Amino acid sequence: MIRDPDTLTAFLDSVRRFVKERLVPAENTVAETDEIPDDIVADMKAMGLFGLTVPESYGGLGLTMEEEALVMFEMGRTSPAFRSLFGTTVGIGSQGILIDGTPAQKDKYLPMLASGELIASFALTEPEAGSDAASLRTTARREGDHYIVNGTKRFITNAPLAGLFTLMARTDPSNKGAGGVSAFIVERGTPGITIGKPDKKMGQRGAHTADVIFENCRVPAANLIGGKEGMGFKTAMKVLEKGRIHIAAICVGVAERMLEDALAYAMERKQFGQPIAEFQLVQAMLADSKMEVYAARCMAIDAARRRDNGENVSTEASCCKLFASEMCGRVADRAVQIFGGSGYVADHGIERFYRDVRLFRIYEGTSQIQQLVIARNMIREADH
Ligand code: COS
Repeated sequence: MIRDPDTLTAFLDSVRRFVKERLVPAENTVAETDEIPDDIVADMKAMGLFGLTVPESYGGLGLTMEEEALVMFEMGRTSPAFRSLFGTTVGIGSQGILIDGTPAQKDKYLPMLASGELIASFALTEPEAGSDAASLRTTARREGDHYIVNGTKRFITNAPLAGLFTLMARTDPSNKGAGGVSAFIVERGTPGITIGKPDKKMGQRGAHTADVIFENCRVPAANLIGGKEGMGFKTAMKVLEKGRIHIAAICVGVAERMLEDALAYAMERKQFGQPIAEFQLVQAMLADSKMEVYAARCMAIDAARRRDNGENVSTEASCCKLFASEMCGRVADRAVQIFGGSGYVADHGIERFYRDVRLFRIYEGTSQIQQLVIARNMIREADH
């Protein structure tokens, strides 16, 4: 469902140039300082990257899922931390409002999200509720025209920067499952919110996660997403479904970058008197990687197109997240192998990618959760 091929091509060209000329040269600095430089953040805002998926009527670019996937293929060709900065706003941070929010909620928040003025985080995971998201314990108790929120959220991407949280909390304590959960928009300035110390992570330096602690935090009832209690888990699942296609597309981009670097190295590095790319065992690693990247690219585009067509893509979104993230891990591993000793030291950046991409198999639903979603859907459909 690409609406205007010329505009899209021009936009993709500008993203490609931005990645090559501004982001790739800054990769080492971001890894060393654990910060994305302010001028790069400003450029991202100016390019409209924070508003990729917000409709044009709210100041965004209003991209379709297919168009978004094409942008993510380009954005993936550098350190994933850059994507993380605007990706949580574009994806899981804002989609709850976009998919299930009331018109007043959309009017109030989407323009600020689209411009990058507000960074959005998705607050679902808790110390005791990860894969079993429906068991979350954070509570939101109604008191007059407010909800009083108490609880701790964990590993919340961009929490230190967030101006807004899409928060999942239990409004019905008698319902311990999915039906007792509601989604809220919580502004950063609301009293009763504490952000923990940024987590020390394996990779993705420059992208920060932290605990978010709510203590008697008073959230206006007007910020209950969709204005109806008990719908929050479904909102979270819809948001994650879309997010999984987005992550699959990023995995494709990063894998393409790693493969390109590994190929360049294999063609230049000589052993036994010739470039190692001439050796069939190295060629096998290159070819297997190419094949898998191509398959993941086709899957992400197909799932995106189906979603744009209004199909239920629960299965396809999980299939492409599962395949693309696992594929990305395999490509990272082969790339390190092709680089050999140089792949294990930090100079070439490939060991950094190897650590960075490990997260793709974990967040927005682990590989095992994707397997579970796929198999459950298969069984459900066969039952009908
Ligand atoms: N779209 C809309 N609704 C959905 C949905 C989707 N993609 N997936 C599930 N739902 C609905 C179900 O239809 C069900 O509604 P009803 O009660 O009306 O039938 C409700 O949500 C509960 O679904 P289900 O019974 O499948 O919930 P479970 O507790 O069994 O959990 C899994 C399902 C495990 C798939 C879910 O908890 C999950 O995705 N976990 C991983 C969470 C995750 O990705 N965390 C990452 C953190 S964010 S970086």
